Amino acid sequence: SAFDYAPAPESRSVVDIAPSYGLFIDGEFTEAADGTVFKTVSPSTEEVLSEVARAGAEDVDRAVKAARKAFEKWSALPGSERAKYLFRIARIIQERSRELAVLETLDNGKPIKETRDADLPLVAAHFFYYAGWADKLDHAGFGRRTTDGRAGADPRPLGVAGQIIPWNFPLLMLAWKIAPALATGNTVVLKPAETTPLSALFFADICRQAGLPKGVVNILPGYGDAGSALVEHPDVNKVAFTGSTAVGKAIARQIAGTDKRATLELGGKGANIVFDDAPIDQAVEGIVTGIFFNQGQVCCAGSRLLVQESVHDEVLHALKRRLSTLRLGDPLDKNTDIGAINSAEQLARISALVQTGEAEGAERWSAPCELPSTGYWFAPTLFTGVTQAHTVARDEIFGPVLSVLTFRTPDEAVAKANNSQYGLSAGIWTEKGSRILAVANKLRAGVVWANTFNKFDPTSPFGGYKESGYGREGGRHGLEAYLDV
Ligand code: TXE
Repeated sequence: SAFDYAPAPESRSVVDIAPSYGLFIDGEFTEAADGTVFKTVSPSTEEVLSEVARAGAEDVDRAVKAARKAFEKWSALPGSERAKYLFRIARIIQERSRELAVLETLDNGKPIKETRDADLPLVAAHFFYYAGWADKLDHAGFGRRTTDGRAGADPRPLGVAGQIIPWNFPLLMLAWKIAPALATGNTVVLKPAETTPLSALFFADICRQAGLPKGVVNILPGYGDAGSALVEHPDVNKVAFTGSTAVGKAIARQIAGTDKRATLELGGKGANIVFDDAPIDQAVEGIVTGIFFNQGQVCCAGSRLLVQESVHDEVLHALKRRLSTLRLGDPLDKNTDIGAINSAEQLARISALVQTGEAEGAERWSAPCELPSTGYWFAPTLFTGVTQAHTVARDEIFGPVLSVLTFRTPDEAVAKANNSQYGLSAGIWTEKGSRILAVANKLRAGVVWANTFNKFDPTSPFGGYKESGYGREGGRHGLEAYLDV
């Protein structure tokens, strides 16, 4: 690509990281009520990046009260006014995208190539896209009146949205949550994940820079207890969660018996289906993107490769050769393909599942690469000889580990792809358009890609079937989750 000539590491000095950060409540940075703080570390160096205030139940209450107060005026603004703020936020994100990309890479461990070329452009795109919707909600089927004005539909915001996000795409998940909520006139209390609070706090500063009215966005760094208090708060009207299936189920139980709405975007075990007529080189690139993008810490990762038996050996040969060329190391190096795993806990989860795979008799192959001695690292890994009974074919590993299964017929491919507790994503590789349609129609997955993988844009709805959760984010459907009509 055009960037291949630039081998120098991105300079970390482009972003100013303060030694400590507060919670962002009612437009101000403030200490936690009980004064608790936690450290956020860089997963590639284990260096402490900053000390961050840790929200507790009392802080959740303060933030929800601020959001409730702000809701009255924010929801009453004409959509065109709300749009102006969102456009302003989108432009500031673009202007500050280099700082944000470096910050995200430091706090998360993902390669700068990805934060720069995928995360940040998508974050800005989401704000632009939903800014464009803010003044059109009375039209486009959301609201409509008969010509005499006596009957019709009014789209109304729900109120205060409690939003809880994970660490794999910290800023992008924030954009998926905040942009549609604000466009529809809701106000927000958002809790970033405990390992990646920094880009959300940086975003709080962007809200101030954009002149966003106080209390419309509140950011509460903290742990699961703060998330749980947010879900529990009686004045929260809607919960939007992205994270593990276990916590998603706990949240669903917690809100049962209340009038709260929820969207839950949970785990996945995406099938990437390669037919024998697929262009193999292109498919191999798609398999690599599907599972090694963001070190495989992607809910819609193509973590199960279903390859047609007749091309199994050819695909595996090409795949291993390609994986041997991936560069693992300093995430700030512009040539790095594989960065660090986000935390010691996640690394331990990945290692445990890989050990289970070996113990159950699947054959492991790891790309030959040297792992740095500090930080959290895992080499790109394949399991072959995998059957449906293997744990590595069923459980979400959420790391750079691909399980390879085979099939003979399209029906068998569909049956195997659907044989999962999850239903978030799938990919199909074939030259035949008719086969793409036939197979896609039978897949129980919220997203199906054809001859590509892990492609995102703000206009497309995203979400799961089965234990991958419910509700859709993105596109017009993403607005519905924040509206009563
Ligand atoms: O998730 P958690 P973890 C999967 C992936 C990974 C596993 C564990 O398989 O290996 O989950 O990751 C907050 N009430 N995914 O432990 O705990 C928490 O603070 C309310 C898939 O990091 O679900 C964080 O902000 N909130 C996934 C967020 O929930 C609670 C992305 C996610 O953390 C809470 C991440 C509680 N009781 C992990 N407990 C995806 N769908 O992309 C924790 N949290």
